[in-house]
Amino acid sequence: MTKPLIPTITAFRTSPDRGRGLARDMRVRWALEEVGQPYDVRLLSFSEMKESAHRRLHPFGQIPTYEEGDLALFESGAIVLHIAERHAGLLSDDANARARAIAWMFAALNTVETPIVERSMATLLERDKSWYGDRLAMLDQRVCARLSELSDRLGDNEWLDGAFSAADLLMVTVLRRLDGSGLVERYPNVSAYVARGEARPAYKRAFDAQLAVFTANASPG
Ligand code: GTB
Repeated sequence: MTKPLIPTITAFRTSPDRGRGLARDMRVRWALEEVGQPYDVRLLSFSEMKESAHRRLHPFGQIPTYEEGDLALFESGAIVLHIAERHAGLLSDDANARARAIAWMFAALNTVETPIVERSMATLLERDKSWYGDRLAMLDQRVCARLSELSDRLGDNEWLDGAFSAADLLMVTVLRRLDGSGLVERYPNVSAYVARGEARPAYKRAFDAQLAVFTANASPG
């Protein structure tokens, strides 16, 4: 009998988000938890991420990566899609519903995450600039344009397109990067949608696992 392969993912040893579940290993952990696939985690420091051993897995020297037997993947969206394609539970068996969910996965990463990441980079790196206030207002406007459009489409629906899917998993993790900005709260149905994602048992297991890593490795104080 062949032994089932336990995938190994990589994650920050000490995540800059201090265990808030905002780094991109969170979405991979959540996908693995949703499908009931056990996994191992290899923790990396920032310098280890830039070493050639890791760059062989990830050309840009980042986390997360995913290794399963002789398959090595990088890019969180590709990893989540791989997990969803190999296991039941994250993509419909209906070909059209599956294709629509994949379109939403791309929308989460290309259309919604892009302005959100630009905003969070500005809050991290540009706070001390004289023009920061004006730039933040412009970035907030761009993010809110997407949130408003998402809110219109979501309406009273529980999930983006029928049953919970890998698309919701990615969209919720993308929206969570706005945590603390107060922007998602302007759209009560989007806020409730994020809360529904966070309430899933698999989400909670993934969140607790990444928090435990931070707690174990953070230096006191
Ligand atoms: N497109 C890639 C993917 O989706 O996998 C992006 C991967 C990526 O940006 N990885 C980040 C990384 O490795 C960690 S998640 N950064 C180190 C480097 O580039 O040297 C991004 C992230 C970092 C920190 C927070 N935070 O503190 O809240 C949130 C998200």
